[in-house]
Amino acid sequence: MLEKAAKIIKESSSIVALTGAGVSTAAGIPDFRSPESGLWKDPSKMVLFTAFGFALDPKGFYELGRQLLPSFLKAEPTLAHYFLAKLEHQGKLRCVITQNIDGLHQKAGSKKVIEMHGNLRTGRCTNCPTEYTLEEMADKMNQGHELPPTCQDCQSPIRPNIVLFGEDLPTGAYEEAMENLEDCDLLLVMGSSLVVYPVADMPRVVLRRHARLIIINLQPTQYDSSADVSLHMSLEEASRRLVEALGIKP
Ligand code: CNA
Repeated sequence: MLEKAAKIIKESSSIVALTGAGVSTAAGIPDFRSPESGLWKDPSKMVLFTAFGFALDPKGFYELGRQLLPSFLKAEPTLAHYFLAKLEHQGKLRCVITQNIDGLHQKAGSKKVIEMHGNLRTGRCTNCPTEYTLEEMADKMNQGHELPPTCQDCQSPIRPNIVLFGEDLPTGAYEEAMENLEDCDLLLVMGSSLVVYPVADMPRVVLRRHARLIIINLQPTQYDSSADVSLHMSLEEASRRLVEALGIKP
């Protein structure tokens, strides 16, 4: 099956990658839904990632954020991130659509990255127009500081520029993703459970057009039976073998 995936990638010239938290677990950042290591094995954490949960309990959100922040700050791209950056560099991949907020695609060298759920690089006050960098937010989250971190101008809680469940996507992100999906010849899904909408509908767009679909994910997804290839294996192994099969130089 991996050989078939390599063949399809070789034959494609306008690839879109759709990535989720699974591309970054090997970098030390936990995902949501992996059964053993996912953050949601503790269901009480789910609500903290909703707009309602944040508004109700910003301190709880940041208590978890304080635990997770070091893994985001020290994470380095994985082979899967580098693999996609190389495909773009070769002119085969037109963009990465990502649900991730960790910035690792850009760190690996990907230029065209559509961030569907925002990113951690910046934040903003929940009340006034003041904006913050990740470094400023991290300083305010250090041990000894009271949580939630608050705005220097109006003392309201500040928040990262990520999309919480129940919030709108960043302006233009959906339209830009759809334009690329309408034109691609292959959608390569990596490390996503494909359950968060509207992203979870994107494979359907490609299947409707009879473009090809490859899914690489440890757990099954709702699209496995419709995909040209569906590989239930780790992205580290799949990326290593695809790099080899495609003759991609480091
Ligand atoms: P998810 O629902 O947690 O699914 C991740 C999927 O990846 C699971 O089905 C796993 O089986 C699979 N997986 C985990 N590790 C590997 C691996 N090494 N190789 C292959 N497959 C693996 O995450 P989704 O991205 O689908 O859901 C969307 C959420 C998760 C978005 O809102 C993100 O913002 C959010 N998220 C992002 C990050 C990040 O930026 N790194 C981390 C945690 C959550």
